[in-house]
Amino acid sequence: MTKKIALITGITGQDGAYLARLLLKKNYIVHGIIRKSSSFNTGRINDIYQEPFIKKKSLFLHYGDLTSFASINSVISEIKPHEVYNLAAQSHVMVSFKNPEYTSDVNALGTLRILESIRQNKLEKKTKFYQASTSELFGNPKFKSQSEKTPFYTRSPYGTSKLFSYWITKNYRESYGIFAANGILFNHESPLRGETFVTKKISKGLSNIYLKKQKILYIGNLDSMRDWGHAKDYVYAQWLILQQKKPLDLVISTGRKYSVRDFIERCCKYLGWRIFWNGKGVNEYGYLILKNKKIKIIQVSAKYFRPNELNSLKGDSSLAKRKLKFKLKYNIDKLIEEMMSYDLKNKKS
Ligand code: NAP
Ligand code: G4F
Repeated sequence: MTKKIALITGITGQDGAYLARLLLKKNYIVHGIIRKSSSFNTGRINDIYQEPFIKKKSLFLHYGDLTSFASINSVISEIKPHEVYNLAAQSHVMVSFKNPEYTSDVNALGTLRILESIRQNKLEKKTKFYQASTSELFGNPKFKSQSEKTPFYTRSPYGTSKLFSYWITKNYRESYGIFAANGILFNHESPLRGETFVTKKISKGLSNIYLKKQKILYIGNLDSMRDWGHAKDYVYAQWLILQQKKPLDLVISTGRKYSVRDFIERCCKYLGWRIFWNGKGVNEYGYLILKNKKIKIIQVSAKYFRPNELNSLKGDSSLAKRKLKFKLKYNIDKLIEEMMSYDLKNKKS
C-alpha cells in the first residue's frame, strides 16, 4: 500500500512537533516547512530528525516561509501531498499588536498562498487542507460557552488575521470543492509550549524559583480565564478532522475554564506551596510563607497587559465529540503535572 504524504507548515512549533510524531507513527511520509534561522529552531523535533542520506526516510524538511508563494508552491508542486496541515503562524496575540502587518502577511495571506498553490497545481481532488483556526475568533462573547454557532468578533490583529484564514478556507472549499476544514481550537499547552505563553511562563518561572535560579515571576492579567487543553489531545483532533467523509469546521476544547491565578495556584500546589495574594491591579503580588518569612515570588506588571483583552473563553465541543468520536486524555491537573515535571527536570533551560 502506498504511504500517505502529509505536509506540515509550522513543524518546528509546539503542535507541529506533536503532529509530526503522530503522523510518523501512523506510517505517513511527513514533509515539514522550516524557516531559515541563524540559530537552531528545530529543538522540538530533534528526536525525530532523520539524516539526509538514510534509507527509507520518512521525514523531510524544506526551507520555506509563508510570506513567499514561490517557496510554498515549490514544495507543494514537488510532493503533491494528500494532507496539508497549516500550523505556521505568528501565533502570539500580544506580539500581533506590535507587528500587525507581518502577522497578517503570515497568518492571513500565508493561508491563501497555500490554498492557491493547491488550486494552481490542480490538486483540488487530492489534497485535504487543515487550517489552524482559533478561539481568538470569538473575542469577548456574550454566551457562556462558544460553539461553531457563536458569532465572531475578533479583538486583536492576530484574531483578525485568523478570521481571514477561517473564511478563505471556507471560500476555497465552496468555490473549488477542496476538502478544506477549520479546527477552531481553544488554548492548548504542553511541555513544548513556547516560553512566552502564560502557562509555560508560569511552569518554567515557578520551577526556576523552586530551584533557586530566579527570584520573581512578572506576570500580566491574573483574572483572565482560558479553556486550557493538552496539545497532544488536540493534534489528534486535527488529524481526525481530515479523516472525515466531509470537511467540517469544528470547535475543540475541554469545556472548562480557569483563571491565570488558578493556574499559578495549581502549579504552586504541585510544588507543595501555598500562595497568598496582596494588593490590587498592577500593585498585586503573590507570596509564600517559608520559615515564618514572607517571600514575594509573583509581581503583576503593566508590561504584560494587552491593549484589548479577551477576559474569558470556554468552548463547547459537543459537535466534535459526536462527529470525531473524540475523547480527551488530559485534564488541567494532568497537564500541569506534565509541564512542571518537565521544567523541574530540565534544570539547564
Ligand atoms: P507555535 O509554537 O508558535 O509555532 C508556530 C510555527 O509557525 C513555528 O514552527 C514557526 O517557526 C512557524 N512560523 C512562524 N512564522 C512563519 C513563517 N513566516 N513561515 C513559516 N513558518 C512560520 O504555535 P502552536 O502553538 O504550535 O500553534 C500552531 C497553530 O495553531 C498556529 O497557527 C496557532 O496560531 C494556532 N493555534 C494555536 C493554539 C494554541 O493554544 N497553541 C490555539 C488555537 C490556534 P519557528 O519555529 O521558526 O518560529
Ligand atoms: O498564553 P497567552 O499568551 O495565550 P492567548 O493570548 O490566549 O493566545 C493563545 O491561545 C489562542 C487560542 O485562544 C491561540 F490562538 C494563540 O495562538 C495562542 O496560542 O495568554 C493567555 C491569557 C491572556 O489573557 C493574557 O493576557 O493570559 C494572560 N496573561 C497574563 N499574564 C499573560 C501573561 N499572557 C502572556 N503571554 N504573558 C503573561 O505574562
